[in-house]
Amino acid sequence: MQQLTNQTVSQLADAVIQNDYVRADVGIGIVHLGPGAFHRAHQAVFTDNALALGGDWAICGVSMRSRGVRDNLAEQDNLYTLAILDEQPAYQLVGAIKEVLVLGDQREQVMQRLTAATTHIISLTVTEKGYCLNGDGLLDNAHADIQHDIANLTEARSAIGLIVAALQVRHSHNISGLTVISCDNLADNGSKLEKAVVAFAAQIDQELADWISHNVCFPNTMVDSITPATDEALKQRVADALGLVDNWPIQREAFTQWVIEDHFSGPRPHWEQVGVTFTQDVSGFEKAKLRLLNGSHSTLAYLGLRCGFETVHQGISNPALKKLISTMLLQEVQASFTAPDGMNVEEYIHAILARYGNSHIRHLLSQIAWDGSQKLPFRLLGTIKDNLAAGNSIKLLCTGVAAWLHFLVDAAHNQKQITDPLADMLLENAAKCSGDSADDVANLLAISQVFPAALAQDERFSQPVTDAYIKLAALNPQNVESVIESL
Ligand code: CS2
Repeated sequence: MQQLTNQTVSQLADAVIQNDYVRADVGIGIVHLGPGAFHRAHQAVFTDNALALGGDWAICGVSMRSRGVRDNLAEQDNLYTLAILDEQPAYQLVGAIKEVLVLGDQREQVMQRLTAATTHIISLTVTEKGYCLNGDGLLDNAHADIQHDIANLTEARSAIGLIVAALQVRHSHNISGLTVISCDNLADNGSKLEKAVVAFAAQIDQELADWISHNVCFPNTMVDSITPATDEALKQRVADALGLVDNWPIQREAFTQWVIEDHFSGPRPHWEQVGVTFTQDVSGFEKAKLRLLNGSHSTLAYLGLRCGFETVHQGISNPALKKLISTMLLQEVQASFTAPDGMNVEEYIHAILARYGNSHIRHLLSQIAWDGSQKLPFRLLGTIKDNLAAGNSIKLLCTGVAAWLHFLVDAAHNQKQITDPLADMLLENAAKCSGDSADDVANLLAISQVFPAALAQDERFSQPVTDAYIKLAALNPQNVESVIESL
């Protein structure tokens, strides 16, 4: 079978969706940092759809370190397939990404793209840890990458440092400002990014920091679409559907949502005509999505792994687990925030549960379990803090926290690796756990990089976490239902 390339596109099976634009004629207008699966399944697809409406809005993807995306896509002219796996599977050819660069290998080209007058947007999916923030959501000046970049800006290796390096050149060469769009699952992602970039720039040159404040917009966004990692089964499925080999397709559910604060410095693609929502205030949507979807996703991941399940579908198909998740959402999470205008929270919750039940995608719980130290504060701890302040229940929210602690202890005691920027420290602490649940929980809640001291020392929090931890310690394949029901 031949490979998907510019030359072979004409042979694609008729059923494959293709947007109508001349790819060779479209210039690059967006530089995206972190062109991983989520970007390629989400923003790049909205942009591909918008390209059919005109404009030089092709994307240059920049990987900070890894060469995987560039090397896999190089052989196929950066074309790839989106498999939409739901009741009605569909396949779409995506050509919006015209170039992929790796910062470590191609710094000069990356800087040329970032500083080109024709580049109007820098967007990012670099995950929570890529922002180098401290527990207060501000730039972490003690972070090794930030210290390195402040001392060696021309060799910047963090996203924040790279953006400041590019903005410095734009400013000094009188090139226009632009819009920097965070597409990661952080509350107030744009505002946090802006503060971090300006705080970094101020340490280099206060005038540059002021110029950024006046010439660069950082809209807040909410992004949503469940995107499991690419596996061999997907490659096979896509080859069967296309009649061509695609080395690096991606998959997602049919549901996709992007809400962007209408706060731009310069032009943008015709996103509003292809389903992107522009609004004055994203924070309500963002909070709702982070707390309802991501909060329950992480809870399901750690509890589900503890029960011995592998995928989201398996986890949510267990009646006891589904009941716990839905009660947590309807009773505890819903109480923690004010719904944005136009959002029916109960419908939103039922839609999320239905999405988890999608049997056409295989979404590994272990993928969601990555980077717990970075995710828990945004997904569960803020909700817990707000509920405590308002006198609302946090019992079920604490089960996810307790299951994460078991996840760490299990990894430490069985010499398993975990993916987390704080992995060494977390596992070192978890290895000290001796089996006395109360002591073990106290020892782990003392990890101040994750749990603010005031919360860790609050018995209204530590007690239910300990209770859940004790019950989960007794869980085995024979008693899953009864232990989960007892939580
Ligand atoms: C997931 C998210 O991996 C994870 O942590 O919770 O990637 C989730 O699938 C997306 O945010 C859905 O929009």
